[in-house]
Formats: sequence, C-alpha cells, structure tokens
Amino acid sequence: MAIEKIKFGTSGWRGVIAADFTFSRVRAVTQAIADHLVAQGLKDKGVVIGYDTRFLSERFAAESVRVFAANGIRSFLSNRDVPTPAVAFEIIRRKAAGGINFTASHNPPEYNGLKFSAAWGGPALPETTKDIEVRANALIDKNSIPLLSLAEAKQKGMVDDVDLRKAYLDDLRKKIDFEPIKKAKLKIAIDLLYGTGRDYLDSALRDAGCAITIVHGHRDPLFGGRSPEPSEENLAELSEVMKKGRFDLGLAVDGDADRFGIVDPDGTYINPNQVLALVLDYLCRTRGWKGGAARSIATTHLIDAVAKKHGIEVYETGVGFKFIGDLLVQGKIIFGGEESAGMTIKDHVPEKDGILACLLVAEMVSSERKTLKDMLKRLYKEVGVILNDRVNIRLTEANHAAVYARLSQPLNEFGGLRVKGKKTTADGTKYMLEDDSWVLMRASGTEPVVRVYVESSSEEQIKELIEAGKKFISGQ
Ligand code: VG1
Ligand code: CO
Repeated sequence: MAIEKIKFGTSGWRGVIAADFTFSRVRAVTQAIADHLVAQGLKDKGVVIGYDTRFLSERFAAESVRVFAANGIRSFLSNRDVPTPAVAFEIIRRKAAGGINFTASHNPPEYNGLKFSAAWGGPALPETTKDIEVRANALIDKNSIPLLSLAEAKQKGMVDDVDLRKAYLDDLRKKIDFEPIKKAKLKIAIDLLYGTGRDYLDSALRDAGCAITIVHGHRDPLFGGRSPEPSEENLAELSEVMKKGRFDLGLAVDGDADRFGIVDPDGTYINPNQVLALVLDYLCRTRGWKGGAARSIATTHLIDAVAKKHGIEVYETGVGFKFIGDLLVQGKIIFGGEESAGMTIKDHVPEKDGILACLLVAEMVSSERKTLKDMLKRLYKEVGVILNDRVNIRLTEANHAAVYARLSQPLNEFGGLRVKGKKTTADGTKYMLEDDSWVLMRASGTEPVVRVYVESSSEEQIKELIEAGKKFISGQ
C-alpha cells in the first residue's frame, strides 16, 4: 500500500505502526502543531503530553517532547499512560496551549495515533486539524525538523514530568454523587481492556467502598489479540465472569478510557445508546440543570424522546466528539453523547469520558436500586420503544471504490420501508423511513470500515434493516 498523506480523521491522526505511523512522521506532525501554536500566539503556555498502553506509545510521546523543546515549547509529560479525558482535564487545569495523547483509542493493536486537543480541552475542530495537516504534509521527509535530546530538553527546563491522575480524580469526586454508591456497597466487575483506565476507574470505585474484580488490568500492547473497544463481542469475557459470580454491575472503558461499556448483573451487555438515554433521564431528574442535550447524527433518537419528556432542546451534530465538546464550551448543553459510547456532562471536560460515564452509571444504579434492564423497561413505558443496531463492514482495496460509489447512490426505499425524508451531511445521508425508523451508512474516519446504523421500534424491523444494509454495501 502506498504511504498516504497525513490526514486527521474523526478523532486525531491514526496509522499502522511502522508503515504510516513512524517516528519521522510524528516529528513532522509535532513540528506542524508547534508552528500552529506559534501562529496562534500560544507558544509560552506549554503542552500536555500523554500516551496510552500501545506499542511504542511512550517513545512516540518522548519524540514529540524533543521537537517541542527544540521549538522552545515546554511539555508537561505524563509520568504514565493516561486516559484522553485526563489529558483534557490537565490542559484546562494548567491553562496550557493544548495537548497530545499518543493513542489509537479503540483501533486494532497494529495502529497507533495521536489526538490533538486544543486549549479549550476538546478535540481540535476541523479548521485546526486542517491547518496542522497542511503544515505537516509540507514537512514530511524534510530533514529540517529541529530536535533536542531528552536530556538537553530536561536541562533547559523544557520538560516537566507530571502526574495527571490525582487532580483529575479529585475533580470527579465533585461531579459524581458517591454517597449512594457508598451506601450500596456495590460488587463491580471491571474490564480495563489492557488500557489506560487502570487505577483510575477501579481506584475511584474502591475509594467509595465498592468490591472490585478486575479483568485485563495489565498492559498488553496486543490487547489479547482484539481491539480495545468495549463492544458486546469484546466484553464476552467480562460477561462470563459476571455470570459465574454475583455482581451488581459490570463496567469497561476503551484503550484511552474515553468510551464506556456497561453490563447488567446477569451478564447482559447494555447498548451504549440505551445507557445514554437512561443517564440523561437520570441527570434531568436529579441534577436540576437547565440546557440542551447533544447527540451525533448516528446516535439514538431515544435521547430526543427523553429530552422531550423533560422539555429540553436537542442538538444533532456530525460524528466526532469535537462537535459536542464545542457545544459544551458554548454553554448550550448539559449533556452530550455518541452511540459509540461517548459521554460528557455540564461543567466537565468537553471530551468524551468513559470513566465519568461508568461512575455516573454506578451512581444511577446505586440510587435507583434497579438493574439497567428494569430502568429501560420503565423508560420505554414512559417514552415509547426505540431500538437500534450498528454493523461494521470491512473496506478492502478490492471493494473500496465500489462501496464508495454505492454510498452516494440515493435511496427511495430501504429494507421494505419507504423513504420519507433525508438529511445529507458530511457523514453521508441519513434516511428517515416510515414508522420513524432511520438508516445512516457512512465510511468510518478511524478504521477501514463502513458503518451501517439503523433504528426502529421492533426487533424484527431492526434485523431487516441491518440485512438490507449489508446487502446494499456488498452490492447484492
Ligand atoms: C468513531 C465513532 C465516533 C467517535 C470516534 C472516536 O468514529 O463512530 O463516534 O467519536 O470513533 O472515538 P468513526 O469515524 O470511526 O465512526 V475514540 O474512542 O477512537 O476516540
Ligand atoms: Co477512545
């Protein structure tokens, strides 16, 4: 495969290690970010640098620090692998110019990546990443990128080793109501998926008196041969552990701990869309906040139903948490969620936070004293049944062009349902079908897959829509 240009996707720049994601390209992107920060007049504020548990992540981070140092930009370098939301928190706390987390998040083990967060703490918006891309591509293969050794950088005071954990966890204590959790004395099983959530999520809950059993709590850059994504398939082992023991709740976070995964006591995986709707409903009932709710175009309309119940406005954004983060800092929303298991709330970081989401669910389960399944039944009774599903279909060099051509074909009917409206966006066209069902098909901006998202009010209809999506993508 030809080496591609550096391109930021839905969240950061990602590539296969040694092919696309190399030390020299990391140097070019860092130099581009340094130039961008100089142009913004932010040079003197310093940058927060973190990394995940992937192969070479800490080495890529160190390389980046060397480039920043040579540009006279000081780095606050994390002293261990770190969740992306903790980097976001530290940027805001230190009033830094921005930050980088070296992570490919939920991608397979052969990938690494970097997420650049702006001074406001959220994932950089397209205008910023565009500027960085242009600068970086002009620098590739140039030997002119300045570099200091780490020792020189330290000696010049250009790098501080910092702990990001304490301040972040202290802050979460103000945002989560730990009282009901302490009273409930929960038994919780946590799957850390070999990632950065270790000693963050489990510590917060242990401190609240919960009995914790951990699965995959050590670093494995191969992630046990899977992707560190807290999907139903990847949480099968957590579910088995829960079936064998007696637990009140199962929790998980992805590789960089910005996504959540939730499992009911009987081992049933709860779909993230349903978790988002339940938490929004819970927050509206308990926090008394005023403001809207944001969801991406691919995220469930169950959120809209909950918002309607509480009389709050809904904002629909493109895919990618940067757009939700932007609405949060503008003060427009009290809650934002994405179907891929992203969530944040008012006064918190404008970035998805899997640790916060898991703690909110623990709080909700403790104070409601119900399983998530029972809470869902209650919610469906109140606002109506809205179900959803998503499949990912692999893109190969062979099917790539044909699939893209099909994605832009207009539809009049889908899965036997008439198209009654459509919305065309940068993420493809979302087709509104009869019965308030809908379908969205789009190419991922993080992995070589096409995603088909469907929503409807019955299981049968969901199955039909998913089948129709698979057929449509494969050209049958
Ligand atoms: C996916 C999700 C999107 C999420 C993004 C980053 O993007 O759909 O909701 O914000 O990953 O998540 P895409 O373009 O592949 O569908 V993470 O946990 O990798 O930062
Ligand atoms: Co992630």
